Amino acid sequence: MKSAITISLVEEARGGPFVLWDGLEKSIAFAGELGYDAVEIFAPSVDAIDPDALGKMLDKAGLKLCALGTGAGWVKSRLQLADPDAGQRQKARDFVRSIIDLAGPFGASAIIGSMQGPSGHTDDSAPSYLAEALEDGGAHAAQYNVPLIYEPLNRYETRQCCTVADGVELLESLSTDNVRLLCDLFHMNIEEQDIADALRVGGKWVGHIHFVDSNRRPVGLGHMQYGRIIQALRDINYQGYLCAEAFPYPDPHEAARQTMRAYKYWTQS
Ligand SMILES: [Mn+2]
Repeated sequence: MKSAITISLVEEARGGPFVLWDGLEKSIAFAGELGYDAVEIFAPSVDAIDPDALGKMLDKAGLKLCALGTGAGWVKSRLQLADPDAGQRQKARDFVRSIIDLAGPFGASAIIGSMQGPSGHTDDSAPSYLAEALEDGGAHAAQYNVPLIYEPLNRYETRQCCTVADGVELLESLSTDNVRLLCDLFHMNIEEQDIADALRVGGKWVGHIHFVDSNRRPVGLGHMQYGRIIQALRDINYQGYLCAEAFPYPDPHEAARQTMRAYKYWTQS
């Protein structure tokens, strides 16, 4: 398993669960100093990132890009993939495609989280709209040999999939096999009966992990039981990233250091 950390470039998301906020150059350099393998970036749009400049920063720090979030489509523009309005749905899909096109050449995936639609969504067609969007994005990502990543969220953030089992059922219903699950330990702590068992249910579909504690603070600052979780990930032969998506508590730099200490403790013991 490899380590990664989140960087947010979205001012509107201040207060959200992203660790580093110092801009790309400083954040990437700092993550490299701490020994992370990769970064996951939450960007307002593709226009906010110059791919050549990003590539140089990553090379200099010895890092990879593991994923790009799409949530700014919702946070900034109120776009969602299950919008009842067909025009809005198309705009949401186009936004996701643009993120896939930026991430793909880096060998990185786009993540569908809050773009799936919020908690208040009541349209009966919402699940089928989401499925159509995952078909579209999964097929689009395939040209880069990367999967699209879909994240079940807790009940306060979506009425789509809240558990890993729901996510597996959704992915297995698609005609594309190029979508994988993001298992976020914070959401799972709210929704799952047993987090380790749920990861085993996820099995081959588990494509990314948000590595965070029960209270959304960095790993080690809550009451999550990581021993069984790490064992479950080893049992399903998970080879992907444990990516710190947590509140920058007590501050971004200490949160990054704390997660790296915890990552080493749990993966090298
Ligand atoms: Mn997450």
